[in-house]
Formats: sequence, C-alpha cells, structure tokens
Amino acid sequence: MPRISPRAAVKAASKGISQSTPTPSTPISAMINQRAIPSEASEELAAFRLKAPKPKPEPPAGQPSSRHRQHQKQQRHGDGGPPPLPPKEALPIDFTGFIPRDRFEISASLPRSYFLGHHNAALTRMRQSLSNVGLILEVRDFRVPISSWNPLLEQSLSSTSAGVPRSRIIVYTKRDLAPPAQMGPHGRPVPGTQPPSNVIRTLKNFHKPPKVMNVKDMIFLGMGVHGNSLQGLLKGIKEVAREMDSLTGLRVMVVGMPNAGKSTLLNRLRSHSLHLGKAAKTGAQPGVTRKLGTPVRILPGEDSGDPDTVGLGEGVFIVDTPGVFVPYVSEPEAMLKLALVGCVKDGIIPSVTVADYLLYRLNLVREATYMERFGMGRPTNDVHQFLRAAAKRTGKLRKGGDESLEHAADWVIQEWRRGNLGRLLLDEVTPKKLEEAMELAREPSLSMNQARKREKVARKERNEAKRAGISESG
Ligand SMILES: Nc1nc2c(ncn2[C@@H]2O[C@H](COP(=O)(O)OP(=O)(O)OP(=O)(O)O)[C@@H](O)[C@H]2O)c(=O)[nH]1
Ligand SMILES: [Mg+2]
Repeated sequence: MPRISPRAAVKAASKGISQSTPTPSTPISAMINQRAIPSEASEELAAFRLKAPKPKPEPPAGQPSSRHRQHQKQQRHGDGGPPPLPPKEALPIDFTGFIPRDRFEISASLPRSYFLGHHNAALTRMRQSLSNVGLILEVRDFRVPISSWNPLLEQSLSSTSAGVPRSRIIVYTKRDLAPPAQMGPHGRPVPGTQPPSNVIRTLKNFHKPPKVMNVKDMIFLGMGVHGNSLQGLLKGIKEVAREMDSLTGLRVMVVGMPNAGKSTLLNRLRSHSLHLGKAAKTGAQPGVTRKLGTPVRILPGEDSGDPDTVGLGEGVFIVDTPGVFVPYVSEPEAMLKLALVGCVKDGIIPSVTVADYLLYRLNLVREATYMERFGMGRPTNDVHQFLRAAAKRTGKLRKGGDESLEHAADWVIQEWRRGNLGRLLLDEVTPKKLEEAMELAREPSLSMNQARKREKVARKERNEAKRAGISESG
C-alpha cells in the first residue's frame, strides 16, 4: 500500500467536505444533530429590520390630505358625530410634574432560575466536545451586557485540559436595539441613560488584558449599519486560526444564554463569507437550538486558492450550541431584565409583571413612545392603565379584565423586543458594576447544588404564599 504523509491524509479525508459537512475530527454523535436548512438568510436579515410605519405619500402641494378633507367635511356638515381626533403629533406628551417610580418592588417569590435539564445536558456535551475547539465565541445581549454574562459557561469552557486559557471572542448582539445616545441640555446624557458608546468603551477597557487574559476581541453586532462588525469578527477569527496554524483548521464553538442570537450569528457569518443559506434554525423564543450542531464551515480552507486563506489549514468551522442559563440569578432584578429581553421563556414570570417592569424602565428615562402609540396624554406608573391603553389601541381589550390585560402585556413585551416601544440599555455598565460581576463569576460554588437548594426554598415560599392567598379569599 502506498504511504501517505499525515498532511496529505488530512487533506484527502476532507476533500469531500461540503460547507456543513463534519470534519474527520467530529464525533459521530454530533454529526446527526444538524442538517443544512434551505437558504433564508435574506429573510432573516429582513426580519431584523424594524417595522417602521410606511410613510404615507404627501398630497400634491396645495391640496389637503384625505384625513384633512374628512375633518373639513365633518366640520361643514356638523353631523353630530364624535369630535375628530386631534392629529397624533398634537397630543400633549409631557413628563413635566411626573415622578417616575424610583424603585421596582420585586416579589420574594419571583423565580430566580431557568436552568433546565437540556441546559445541563448541553453543558456536559459541550465539555466533552472541547478537545478540538480552538476558539469560543461567547454571545451576550448588548441590552443586558452584564446580566447576560454566564460565568458558568466561562468557567466550564475557558481553559484546555492542560489548563491553558482557550481563546475567546465576546460578541455583543442586538446592538441595533440599544437606544441612541439621549442627550439633554448642555450636551449631557439624560439622567438614568448611558450613551452606548460609553458602555462600549467601559466594556472594552474592562476586558483588556491582563484583567481578562484570553479575550482576543470584543465585537458589537446588530442589524443594519451595526452589521458591518461582522467583517471585524471574521478578521479576529482568522487571526486566531493563523495563530493556531493547525492542519485541520479551526473549530469554533458559539455559546451563550438562551435566545442571545448564537444561531443567527452562525448563519450570518456563513452568509457573509461564503454566501450560503441558513444552516441553523433560529427563533424569537429561547430554546430553539436543543442539541450541539455539526461543525458548519464559515471560512474556506487554503486549498481554495484564495490568498486570504493562507494559514487557515482546512478552514474554519463553527459548532452551534443550545443556550445555557445560569443556575441561579442572585440579583432578582436581573431575572426581570432577562425575562424582558427574551432569555427566559415567556410565562415563567407573569407577563403583567414583566410589562410593569418595562413601564418602570421606560418612565425612568422619560421614553414617551408608549404614550404616542397608545394615545395617552400623560405618563403613568400604573401598569393596568398602561395595559388598558395598549389593549384599546390594539383591540385586545375584551370582557374578562385580567385575561385581556395578560394578552396586552404579552403584546407590549413583543413590541418592545421588536424595538417599537423605545429602546433601553437595562444594565448599568460601570467599572464597579463589572468588577462586582467578575467577583460573582469567581464563585464556582454558586452552581448546581446551591441553585437547586435556593430554588427549592423559593418554590416552597411561593406555594405557601399561594395557599395563604387561597385561605384568605376562601
Ligand atoms: N434585532 C436583532 N435581532 C437579533 C439579533 N441577533 C439575533 N436576533 C434575533 O434574536 C432571536 C434569537 O436568535 P437565535 O439566533 O435563534 O438565538 P439563539 O441564541 O440561537 O437561541 P437558542 O437557540 O434558543 O439558545 C431571533 O428572533 C433573531 O432574529 C440582532 O443582532 N439584532
Ligand atoms: Mg440557537
């Protein structure tokens, strides 16, 4: 039999590798989990685009608009109908004299965990598949840059079996859903708001070596103009691949909290660099990806002939993973933030509570979009008033009060997530806050056992509170 050199053997074995075909080093069990899905990348990007209302064509100069004509007709005929609505812009939207709540009351029985069986199973599988992973892409949601940080993932995946730190790139997604800088008089930020550029600077400074050794890069990504950062991310990935200088190329694992945008990131990288369609399923609820995927190619290998691939060996492949929640959220407000951004499955925390928290945060930064949208002349601290106004506007107000308020709450939360009710940065990002988060992250003991115990106590309290409620009312 002819002898083949190791390099030639690897090349020959991988000759038939298609864009999403597992490489020879892929465990067989991992190969069956993910199949290529027909191209919908452009739809995906289109879905990102905020649904801005289509501008109505202006009537030719000198001619009144149809609304104006109708108004004039009513005035002329004096038909006794209801007075015409004032134009939306004329509504007095004013925070003068309004005092927003300065704190949000959180019930002691609020669930503080969403760590599911498949999260734990996924973590175990991720640990088992790490041997050939050279880079971790850690995905966090830019609206909650601290709360969506999962120290458990970091501790579990950040070093090799030899104890050497594994390279990491942190990707903050949903940058497009962060608010533009809200500047008040004298060019100062509106109290309670943080310009995203300050947040980015603080995060970058904090993660600079030597503080966090193995973070190679930090990328802030979103739709539209923020999509340009994909280029920077690919550059960072190539650098790591070249440093590794491996014949088999680079295996990247994309990890993060549920619904942070991991699968979308994989699809976007593949689409951007190879112009190929969607390879991973995505969706607006957490838990869409349930198992580790097969490696999906995002960069071609050296044999493609492209000079830009020199040093990339067989190319770069990404493994998608299910979102993994933290075992226990010690800060109750962080749990509300995670529920609001969609990291926690809807319904785990009552939607009226989540909508109330949203209202509290909108008022804190004097975000008036809800008043414009729901035809409210004044801001409110009352969630029921807020939801009733929303329900009236959307026709969701039906008989049976509470139920329709819950529907309205679900809808309001979705609208905010789509960016249609104002944008918020929910975490305060300061060096001190980051330091505190880092301290918490250094506590590996606050893991499964503790989490289970704490959740058990909380569940007991919830049940007792429920029983007390029933006996009081009965
Ligand atoms: N506006 C906006 N939406 C995004 C962005 N990234 C992801 N999304 C949306 O966020 C939702 C979740 O995306 P996925 O990629 O499925 O999230 P995931 O992290 O894979 O979620 P799991 O598999 O459930 O853990 C989808 O509706 C995406 O369209 C972004 O940068 N901007
Ligand atoms: Mg996914």
